[in-house]
Amino acid sequence: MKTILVSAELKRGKGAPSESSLEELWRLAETAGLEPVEKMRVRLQEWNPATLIGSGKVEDLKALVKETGAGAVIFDEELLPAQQRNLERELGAAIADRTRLIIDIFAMRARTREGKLQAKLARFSYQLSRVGGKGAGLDQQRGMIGGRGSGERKIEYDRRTLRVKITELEREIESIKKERSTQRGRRDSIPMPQVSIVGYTNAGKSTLLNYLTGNRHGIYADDKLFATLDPSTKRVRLPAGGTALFTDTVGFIQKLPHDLVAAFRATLEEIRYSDLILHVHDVSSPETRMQHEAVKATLDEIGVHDIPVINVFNKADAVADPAISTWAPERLRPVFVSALTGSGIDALLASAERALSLRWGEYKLTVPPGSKDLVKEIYASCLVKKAAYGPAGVTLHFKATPENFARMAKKAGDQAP
Ligand SMILES: Nc1nc2c(ncn2[C@@H]2O[C@H](COP(=O)(O)OP(=O)(O)OP(=O)(O)O)[C@@H](O)[C@H]2O)c(=O)[nH]1
Ligand SMILES: [Mg+2]
Repeated sequence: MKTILVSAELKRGKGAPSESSLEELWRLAETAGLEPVEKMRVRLQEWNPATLIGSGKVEDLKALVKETGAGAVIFDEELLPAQQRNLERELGAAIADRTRLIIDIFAMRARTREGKLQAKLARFSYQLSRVGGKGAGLDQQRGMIGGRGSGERKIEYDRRTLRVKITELEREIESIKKERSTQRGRRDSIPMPQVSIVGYTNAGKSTLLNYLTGNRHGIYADDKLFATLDPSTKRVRLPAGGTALFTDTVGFIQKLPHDLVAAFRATLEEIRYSDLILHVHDVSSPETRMQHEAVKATLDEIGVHDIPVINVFNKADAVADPAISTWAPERLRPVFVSALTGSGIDALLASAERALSLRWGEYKLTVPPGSKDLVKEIYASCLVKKAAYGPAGVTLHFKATPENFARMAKKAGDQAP
């Protein structure tokens, strides 16, 4: 469907970011399967309560809709329900806002049961917030201007129906979450370090994890926004021989709808359990800084604190001199890589290993002869530095988390003659 994109801002506003935000809206529309044909930037003296933009601009937009044969108009700003209905009537086209578009994309792209439920939950919460949830003023508008339904009673009915659906979804998601934490419990009993890959959408998170696992096509990576919605976890070998579990997950975006963050909380909260975060940036974007801030803000919102972060500056192959030509302040200690060519990946893994090993202590353990499996396990989940063979078995010097060492020591004790 041909679509026109509109961004509106107040004249006294800062003005600068809306162009890039509009570009992004263009890509979002494409991702949603729409066909953006025109974009329009409107600068206003003040917001119009009935149609967001003034009546003159509405006329311009109407002409543009006619000229292009567009069937939809999408606004970068949030529209009140009444504004949406009024615009729909005046323009004779479907009207949506950025939030609605992102929520629809999530619904389209979710693959797992949990992802689908979360996308549905986001949609219902969004709807609920628009069924006159914001006080009587809107309810009245709905009755008067919208002309649909007979006011209060229908609104109350809609609200109740949505609340029931929302509660059901929340319950279902909660039970999946419980299942997962049992799984995590099991995983923790082989305490491999957990690394979360986070970053702005399209930064190259999935490509990076594919490179790290040596499987170029393992996870779907594409030049689309929100290519990945459902998290996937892979084992990655660290240079010294241990392994860590790396998780790739949904990308963030500026103005990420609050309903979505809330709905995806169960997934996003996993990040809080990681030992290390790789924050992936796209250095080929002119908006690296804005993207960095947006990711930080979202991490804050989901309560991620005190986890060490490595700032990975990806797509270094796509710019002439990444260290100079991109926004990468020294205080972030940027690690430049290319997930396409593999340059810088060794240094990245080395610094990941270093960061992880800070939590690890140095240990020594003698494994009795004949406990091959235990030796294998130590090699897989710890960083073995030295192995000496003797009559009592093999004595390993290694780094491990205190919990892991305790577990290995107990096993070695159990297996001693
Ligand atoms: N030139 C270049 N392109 C890259 C690099 N890494 C990723 N890309 C491209 O960037 C696009 C996005 O990559 P993805 O791995 O899907 O990005 P993502 O961060 O997982 O994105 P979402 O899942 O949408 O949040 C793809 O077209 C990749 O081929 C890189 O190092 N250099
Ligand atoms: Mg991805």
